[in-house]
Amino acid sequence: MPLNDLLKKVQTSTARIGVIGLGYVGLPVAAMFAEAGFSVTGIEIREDRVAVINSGKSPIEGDEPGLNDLLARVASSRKLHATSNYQELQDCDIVLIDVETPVDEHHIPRYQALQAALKSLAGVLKSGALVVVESTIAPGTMRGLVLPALETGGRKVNRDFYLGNCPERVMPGRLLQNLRTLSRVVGGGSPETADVMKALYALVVQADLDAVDWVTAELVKTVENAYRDVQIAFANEVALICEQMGADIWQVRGLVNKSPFRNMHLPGAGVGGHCIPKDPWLLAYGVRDSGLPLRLIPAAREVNEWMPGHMAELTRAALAAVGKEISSARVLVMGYAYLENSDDTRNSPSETAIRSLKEMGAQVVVHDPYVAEYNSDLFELAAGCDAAVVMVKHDLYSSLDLGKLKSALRLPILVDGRAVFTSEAAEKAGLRYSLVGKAVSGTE
Ligand code: SAJ
Repeated sequence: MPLNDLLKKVQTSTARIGVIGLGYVGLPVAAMFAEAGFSVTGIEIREDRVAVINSGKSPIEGDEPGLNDLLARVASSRKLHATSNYQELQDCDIVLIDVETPVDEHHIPRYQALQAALKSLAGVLKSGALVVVESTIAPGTMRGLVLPALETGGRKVNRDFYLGNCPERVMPGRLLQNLRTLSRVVGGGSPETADVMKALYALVVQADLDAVDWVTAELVKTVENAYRDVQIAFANEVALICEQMGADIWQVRGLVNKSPFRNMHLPGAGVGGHCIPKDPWLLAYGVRDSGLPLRLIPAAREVNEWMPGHMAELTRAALAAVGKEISSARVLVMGYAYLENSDDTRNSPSETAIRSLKEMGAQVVVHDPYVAEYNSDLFELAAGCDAAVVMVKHDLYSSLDLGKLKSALRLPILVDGRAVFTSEAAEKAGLRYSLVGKAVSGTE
């Protein structure tokens, strides 16, 4: 099908759309295009999720404003249909790919999910269809991996199919809001392809859609998150300096940001999630064979990966200050998700902090109101614990009765990795309070 025929189908919402991967990105994307009037087929390999989605519910646990209602609407109107069967993509004029693209412990991208999706898609791809990779990928992946995977059986891009890269900018807790209101780069395999992509996304995105080539789209996405990672690492390194200097990073940061053109990010217990810890390594992977020595981006990762272990060290020191060996202590870790008010635990800093605490010999119990495995009663968990370590700024913790926590704990020690509390409130409740980036109170 020539591109202008495809354009007409987009403009009349008669194009059939396929979305491969119904996770944090694919599910809201599929629902939004269904809401825009398209018939959408969602491919999801997890059968249990297929059933939940077809019943009009969301398998995503955390607070996602509007998503449940939207899914109920598009499922009942049958505009969105989930399946595990790739054959159901054979009539699709447009296929969006939203599968995970993690990096392994050696910081190498693991493209198995992407390669499997491309292989299955190549077997059913309709002639003249547009394929758009929305997953975050290393610069050069479109040309080096995606294109060859689809140019099989004599098929040629810009003749037999069209190919684009349009990275998403979602964030758990704001999936729909971000998809609708944040600008996007539209990486087309040709300017004409970018034009059709812009017409498609303009139906669901109320923000700039900037047509670029593939490598620019790949760079914008990975660079914007590497930028954030470096900014957070700077805040974390200054936090460590403040601890050594007996200063308070939270005061220093506030005053630094009074200076024009400063925007010091938040120091904390670490950097988790599906984007920030991974995308700097995807960016670096793009230039792996160039001989260009990257120093700042890897160093920022090292600083941020240091912080969860530092939380364990702050806990050890706080216990030692009252004569308690961490090797015989029982510690409550508050917060397992990587982000406040979310159930998303991917690359959670808490996992690293818990491992460090256990390596020090501590017994560890975990609480998280959003994570099913850990959402038992906080105060019951706190009973018999010698310290509580806050790793995530869940709203529930911000409104916590500290006096009740102090009464539940065996030793009154609170270590705060996200400035959820203040030393005044903690000490008023009778707790010895340690805050990341600030010298331990009661010892200066
Ligand atoms: N974090 C800090 N200090 C900060 C900000 C974040 O320690 O100043 C930590 C968080 O606690 C979390 C991790 O970093 O563990 C990531 O936090 P995030 O706010 O960056 O949340 P993400 O991972 O969902 O980031 C996404 C990204 N968006 C996309 O990839 C599309 C990121 O680029 C956005 O800036 C962020 O959402 C957002 O603010 O929307």
